[in-house]
Amino acid sequence: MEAGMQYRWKTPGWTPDKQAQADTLAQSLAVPNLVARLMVRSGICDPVTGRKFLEPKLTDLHDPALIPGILKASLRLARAAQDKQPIVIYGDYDVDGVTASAILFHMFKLAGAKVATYVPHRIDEGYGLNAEAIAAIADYQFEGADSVRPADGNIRPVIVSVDCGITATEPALVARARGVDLIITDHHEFNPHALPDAYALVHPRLLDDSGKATYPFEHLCGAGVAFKLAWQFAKVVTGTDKLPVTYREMLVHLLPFASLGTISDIVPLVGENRVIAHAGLSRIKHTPFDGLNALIDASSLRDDKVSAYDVGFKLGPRLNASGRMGHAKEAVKLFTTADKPESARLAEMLGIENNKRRSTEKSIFEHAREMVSTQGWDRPQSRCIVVGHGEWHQGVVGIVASRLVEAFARPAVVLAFDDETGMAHGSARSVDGVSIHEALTQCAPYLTRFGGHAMAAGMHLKVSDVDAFRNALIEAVNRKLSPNDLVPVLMLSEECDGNDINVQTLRQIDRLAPFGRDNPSPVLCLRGAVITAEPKLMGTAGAHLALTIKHSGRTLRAVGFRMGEIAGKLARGQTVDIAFEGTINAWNGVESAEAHIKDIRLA
Ligand SMILES: [Mn+2]
Repeated sequence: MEAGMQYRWKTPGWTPDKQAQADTLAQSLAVPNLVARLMVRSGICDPVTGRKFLEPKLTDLHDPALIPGILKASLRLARAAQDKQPIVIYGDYDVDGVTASAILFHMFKLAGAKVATYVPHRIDEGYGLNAEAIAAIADYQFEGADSVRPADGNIRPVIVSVDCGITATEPALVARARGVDLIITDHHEFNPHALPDAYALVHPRLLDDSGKATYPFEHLCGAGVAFKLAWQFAKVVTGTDKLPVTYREMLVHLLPFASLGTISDIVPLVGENRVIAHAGLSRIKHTPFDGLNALIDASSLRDDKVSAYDVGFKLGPRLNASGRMGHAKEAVKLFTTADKPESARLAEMLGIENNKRRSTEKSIFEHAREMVSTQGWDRPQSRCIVVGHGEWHQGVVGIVASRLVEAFARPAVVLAFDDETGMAHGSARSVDGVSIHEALTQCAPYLTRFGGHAMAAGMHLKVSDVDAFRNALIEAVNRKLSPNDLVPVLMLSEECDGNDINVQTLRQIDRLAPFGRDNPSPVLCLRGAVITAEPKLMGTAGAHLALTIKHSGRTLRAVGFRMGEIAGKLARGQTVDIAFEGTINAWNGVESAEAHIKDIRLA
């Protein structure tokens, strides 16, 4: 699709009472009216909430003891640490699982525990606790067991899961049968009537005996839950709520890991998650952990302020790359046991794996896009895409599905066929207005297994059923989307004026960061701006567009990345509407406000 001039613009509603709230906020918090309006649009309507939002503090974090199961889990883990009974952390292969593992590892180590980690293989074992792995860990038959295996083989390890396990009923039975105390910590959806029979379940949304939720915040990610457990464990193991300085410092050092997990897992960046993300990012460059420092260096972020964007596009993909292309234990090693030289080596390796991931993703995406066009699956009658191939790498199907959604503005399923077994494994991504999980439920007869939520899901099916599945899914999605919906939507945050776009105001907008789910980076809109100079091209082969525009008497530079091809449609003297993000450009020591164009149209 052509860059620029491509979206349907949507502005959320605005009412006089919202304007009154914005005026009050602007006055009491001393922020520009534009910033106050952005805050009201994000649901921050009163000065007290506004102050907390602009200045997130660690004292705003909730007491970890409020999470169901956390006391029982902490007592058991503290006893294991004191008795030198091995603790095995069972993680996951994505950023959330990797950082959650690191958080518990370092806190348990500080308490003198014998700790090992276990990460399932993304493709061979799949997500979550599996019974074979639990049995192998119980018998110390896994890589890394040597570091914790006791002389007395009759002592079983305690297993603590992170970021997974809340539906693992069968593995919990295996643990019981082997005499292993299994502690499950998780944040995923669960069936309250089919909870695993584990030693303890730690989950912020579990209900207490009277059927009430006890924890005031339901959106923690796996690393957030692990951070809370590390905190409660520290209280138990030291016997005091006011932690000794070494433990307090350790918790603060663990915040960057928690922020990486929180941002990468795309949980809402509000409430406690905002505090974690904000505190973690502001400390990430001062981390004492060699592995995290090596990753920052390998990502060329040493000289920058690390933002949520950097986590999403630089640090996170590197950590994920090992799980996608090889084995995530390398990423866990980087954040747990690696010394300085090994950290440098691992961080470099993750960069190489990430490049491999990128080129694999690119070639599969191009192949898939071509299949969609030649098969006519992009027609308005086919409002969902299902593509698959025997040579596609299973580790990247989810990312390719996301790119197809972007390219064709409809839900997409990408499948990797295993020609040996005749099975297809795939990933789905969706658009607003279609719960892909619900649509898959309607196609359940064709699926051997599926799970997920409204915007993303995974599934297994027979390759021989793929065509029937495609037809059924298209039928299900066609009922939800109309042909008019097949245009990507750009959500505008706020209309503004040429005078709003200055360095001071943009700095104030930056106080709303870190941006992410439920707190998106503001997309501003200028209507009726005049192009005051001939449009210019920049970059290799003129890939990018540079405009000089004027609005309300103010002249502004506007840049459109990968929008070079629309330069021919624009000319000096034209009036345009632009949707953009404001950025501060520093050049030769001079700072200026600049608009990064998201979309443009002739007024
Ligand atoms: Mn997670």
